[in-house]
Amino acid sequence: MRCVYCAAFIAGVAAIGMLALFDSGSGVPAIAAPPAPADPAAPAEAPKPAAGNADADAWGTVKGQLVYGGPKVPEQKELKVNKDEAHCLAKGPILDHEWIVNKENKGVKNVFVWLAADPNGPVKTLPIHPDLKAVPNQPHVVDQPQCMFEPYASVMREGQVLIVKNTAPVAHNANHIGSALRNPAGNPIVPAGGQVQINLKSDRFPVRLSCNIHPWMKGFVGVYDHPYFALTDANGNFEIKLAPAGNFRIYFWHEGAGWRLAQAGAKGEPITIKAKETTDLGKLPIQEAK
Ligand SMILES: [Cu+2]
Repeated sequence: MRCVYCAAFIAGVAAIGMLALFDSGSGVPAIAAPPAPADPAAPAEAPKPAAGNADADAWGTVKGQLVYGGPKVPEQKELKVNKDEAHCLAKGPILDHEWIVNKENKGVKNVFVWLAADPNGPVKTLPIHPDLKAVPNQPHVVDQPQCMFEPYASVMREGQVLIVKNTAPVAHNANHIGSALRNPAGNPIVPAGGQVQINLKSDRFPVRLSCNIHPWMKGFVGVYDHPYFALTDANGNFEIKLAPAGNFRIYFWHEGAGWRLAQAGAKGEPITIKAKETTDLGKLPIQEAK
């Protein structure tokens, strides 16, 4: 039997093969593309595409500032410390880290930010820039120096090892729990001066850390199976570089707020990332979950 579909299929494969030689954005053969003109407005530290990256037009930067949107900026209160006080309080009271809001600019620290593919869009997985494909070799380290996890909140890539160490003279736990299927609970003891190694998988919510010996201790580790994540700094700012241009989703999650925009933010907020530019989302209000 004559196979008309086979002929069409072979022609299609050949066409796709030809397309692969071209830059997807411009249709210009990648090997013949002239170098992009320098953008005088671009900051000096803007990442340069890797040499030989045929798809240099397809990446951009995303930035923004999470600002407190409630009526009254919360203050960090002192936590009740009733164990190992001589060590735990030696450098002063321990403060609640749930809401750390900059009084000057209302910037909210420790908002987890990450990109994801749009489930309704044509691209089902996030394209990853060649320079960011490799998982960093170094472990991700969280310490417990003064009866708090330090850093309190942090982010890492799946494939990195989490080391929870204890540079204090008292014992702690590294109690950790994520979703049941991805990061089931574990609770190793971390003796004074010791450390434990924990393998975490990417998870929808940050993995929670706690210490059963000191019940006020808690912390968060966000784990991602791609490189496009960030944590807001003391001014509420975040920046994600070399992100794929196009229509994607951006998630904002905070311990005290849950999703920014509540349920409307639970599936991510739509974002169009511009190629070779910085997509600045500006000020993004966030406040306590209602
Ligand atoms: Cu402890």
